[in-house]
Amino acid sequence: MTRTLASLCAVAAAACGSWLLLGAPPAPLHADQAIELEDSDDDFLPDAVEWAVLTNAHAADTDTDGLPDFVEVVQRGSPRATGTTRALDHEMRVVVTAPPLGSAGPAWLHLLFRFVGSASLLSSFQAWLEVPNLPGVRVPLDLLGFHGVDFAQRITAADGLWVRLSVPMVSEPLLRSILPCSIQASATIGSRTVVTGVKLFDVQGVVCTLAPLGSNTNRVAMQSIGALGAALTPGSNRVCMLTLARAGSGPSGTVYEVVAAACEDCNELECGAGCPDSVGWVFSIPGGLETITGG
Ligand SMILES: [Ca+2]
Ligand SMILES: [Ca+2]
Repeated sequence: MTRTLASLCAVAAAACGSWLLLGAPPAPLHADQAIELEDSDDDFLPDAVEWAVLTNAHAADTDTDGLPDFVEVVQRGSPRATGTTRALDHEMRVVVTAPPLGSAGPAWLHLLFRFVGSASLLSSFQAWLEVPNLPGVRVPLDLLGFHGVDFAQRITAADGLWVRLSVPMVSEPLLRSILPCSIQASATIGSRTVVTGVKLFDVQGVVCTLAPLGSNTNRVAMQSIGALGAALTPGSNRVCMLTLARAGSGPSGTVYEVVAAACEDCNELECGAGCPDSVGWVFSIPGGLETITGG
């Protein structure tokens, strides 16, 4: 039996509970959804997602290595630099985005899937929120309880079936009020179980996340989830490379310390002057760094 996107939706609905922590109705959309999900280079990644994962929104293959941005992003690889090519397999990644600085509208949660075969291979799915103040507690996310969920799919010749589920959540200020937090998702696709997550921080009033960048899985880029625009610092979006060292583990996840932080050449991107101040920063990641980098 072939499982359609509608039944994929039903799997998600059955597996998820409710947005217990926030308990608020969905924030109304203030901008046209088509604009918020605009995909300028038609590579299946909305421009807003490309900002958060550090790919070029005007090139479908940012590092020109022949591997499409979507594949490298869903594999949690290194789309800006030639890296190790991972085997063709089922994949999933969660990405959170926000409107550009100064713009109204909700933060979006995007679930990206790559199926080697059909979506009917998805046998279980769950998404949840974790906050350090409630260590080990998984607050279920009812993704389909939000209005305006957007589905897209693309069948490719060599890279499997691509599926994107984008969910408009709460406003960016409300999201910022509960930080730090992690949004995690787990899925069983065929015989493979994939766990993926996003760690979100409030860095001087800007919601930031950690994005894999390069082949070293202990190094991640600290990136804002919404475009900062030219008004703040022309040409800069504060890309900053952090080197993490495992410092222990606890009920809130694996604990990491930033042992080095430096600005690096990142093509058209630049780095904020405060980057080195991140050294000594300690935080936890539920499920460990591999939920972000793919291991
Ligand atoms: Ca795109
Ligand atoms: Ca590429």
